Parts: sequence; structure tokens; C-alpha cells
Amino acid sequence: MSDIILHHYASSPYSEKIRAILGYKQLHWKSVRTPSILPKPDVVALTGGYRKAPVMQIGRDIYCDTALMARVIDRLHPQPPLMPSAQRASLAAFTQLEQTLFFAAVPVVFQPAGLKVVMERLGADVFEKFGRDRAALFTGGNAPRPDAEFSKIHFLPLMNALDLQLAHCRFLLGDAPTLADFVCWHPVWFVLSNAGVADKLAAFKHLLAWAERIRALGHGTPSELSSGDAIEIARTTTTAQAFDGPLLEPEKLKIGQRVSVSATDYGCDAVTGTLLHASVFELAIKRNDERAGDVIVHFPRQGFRVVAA
Ligand SMILES: N[C@@H](CCC(=O)N[C@@H](CS)C(=O)NCC(=O)O)C(=O)O
Repeated sequence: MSDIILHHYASSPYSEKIRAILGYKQLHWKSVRTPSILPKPDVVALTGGYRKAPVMQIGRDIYCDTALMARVIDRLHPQPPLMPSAQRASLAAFTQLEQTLFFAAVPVVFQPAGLKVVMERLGADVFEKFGRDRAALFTGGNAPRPDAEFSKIHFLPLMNALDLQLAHCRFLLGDAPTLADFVCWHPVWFVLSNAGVADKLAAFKHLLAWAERIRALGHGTPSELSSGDAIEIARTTTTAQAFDGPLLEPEKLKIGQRVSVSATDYGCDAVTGTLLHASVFELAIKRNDERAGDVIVHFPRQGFRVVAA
């Protein structure tokens, strides 16, 4: 089986979600560092335009969006399970909460005390471009940019709810971690890992004890890989990964047709290619890149639009 390659950067919360899942599964994986703002030419050579972080690669299969990455990792490495079927509806509910938690946490970090730490980490040059980059990221989709008002009405009540539940169990749905823990972990991690604002969670003792348990899962065993080598792996791989779920052609579209796929919330850059597979879980398209060769780019079905190109 080909190695999992994660294209990510250290301060990215959604990347932390996948790093922690790789830790829970105790996997060996390859780590490719990406920029935190555009341009990301080596990411885009693989994805065809999708620019969010992280991106996961297995050979010439490229996976966009952590919802799909979590499914793929769980399918390839089923033990310990991330999505026990007895908890599917609860997992779906927690997954729906993920973006609310994330959008509530971001403005907590971006208040003056947190911003100072962010600025030091990013460096003056990137920091100067960061605001414009994120304004562009939130153009053209249906999600408004996270703002302080949203955070004020959601952050503390939701953290309090998690804290109360965690007084009764080691992990959100029982004795073992599930996807529910990882979708809640990364917004909490984002706040805790910023010394300027970490104390905003000081009152939530059960949440903090849980955070230590998740942290203790580690990140598995990463080894560094250059983005050029990752592109070369895509170019020279001839095998492909299995598709997820039985064929269910999207309305009016047929396998083999040229299509464009884009996220509907933010970071809505369209990726164009030939439709290879569609199911309730994923959309997979084949595209050719000058440097990466023939790659198969996968997106979750939920939250992505597919139209004829
Ligand atoms: N729904 C996406 C959200 C990913 C996301 O918002 N990632 C942030 C970083 S944590 C991002 O891409 N920001 C812009 C960038 O890094 O270029 C997923 O689950 O992967």
C-alpha cells in the first residue's frame, strides 16, 4: 500500500485534525510543508486549483477536504475505528458542528493578544499579505468570513457544552476516541496553542483534561518529504486507489464527461477534469498536469458542487 502523504502547515487547525487522526491510528506518513497563503504552486499542481489545507495524497490519488480524508484513512486502516456504525448519527451531528466551532475559535485567536503571537509565527512578510489572502478565500462562497460577533455568541456556550459532557466520559462518545473528538479537537487546539489567548479555556477543566488525552495520541510517525518529490511520486505512480461507495451519477452528468468541481462554502476555486466516479460519499475526477501527470482528484460529495465544464 502506498504511503499517506499530507500536504500541510504547522499552524493549520484542519491539518491538526488529520495529524491527530494519524496519531490515533499510529501510522507512518510523509509530511510535505506548504505555504499558509497563496501562491501554492506545488499544491495546485496536484489538486488543479483547490488551495485549502490540508491535502492528502496517496500515489496519484489526491484527496481534498478533511471529511473525505478521515473516511479514506479509516477505510485503509480500520483499527481502531474512527466511525463506529453504532454512533453514525451522533458523528454526523458532531461533523455538522465542526465549522461552527472553527468559525467561533478563529476570532478568539485573532484578537490583539493572540494576533501578536500569530504575527511572530508568520513573520512580517506573510502577515502583511495574510488578511488579503483570507479575504479572497472567503469570496464567492456561501460562508461569511468568521467574525467577532459570531464568536461572541457561540464560543463560550459551545466550549461549556463540551466541558459538561466530558465530565462524564474520557472521549466525547465514550471510552475511545471517534471522529467526534477530532472534529472538536482542532478548534480547541487552535486556541490552546496560542499563548496569548489559551487562558480563554482555563475555566473548562474537563475539556482541558480531554485535550491532554488527545494530545497524548501524538501524530503518528511523520517523515519529511519535499513537495517536488511528492509531485514525482504522483507522476510515476500507475496504480489507483479504490473509489468510495457505489456509482450514483449526479443529476444530468455522466461518467466520462468534463466537469468542474468546487467547494460551496469558501475556497471555492473550481477544479476541472473528467468525471471518473460519483457516489453519496465522493466525486473523483481525472486531470492531467504538466508536472504531476495523470492524477485523480477526490472531493467529498457533501458541500461540493459539480457542473458540466
Ligand atoms: N472543509 C475544509 C476546511 C479546510 C480549511 O479551512 N483549512 C484552512 C486552514 S486550517 C485553509 O485552507 N485556509 C487557507 C489556506 O491555508 O490556504 C476541510 O475540512 O479540509
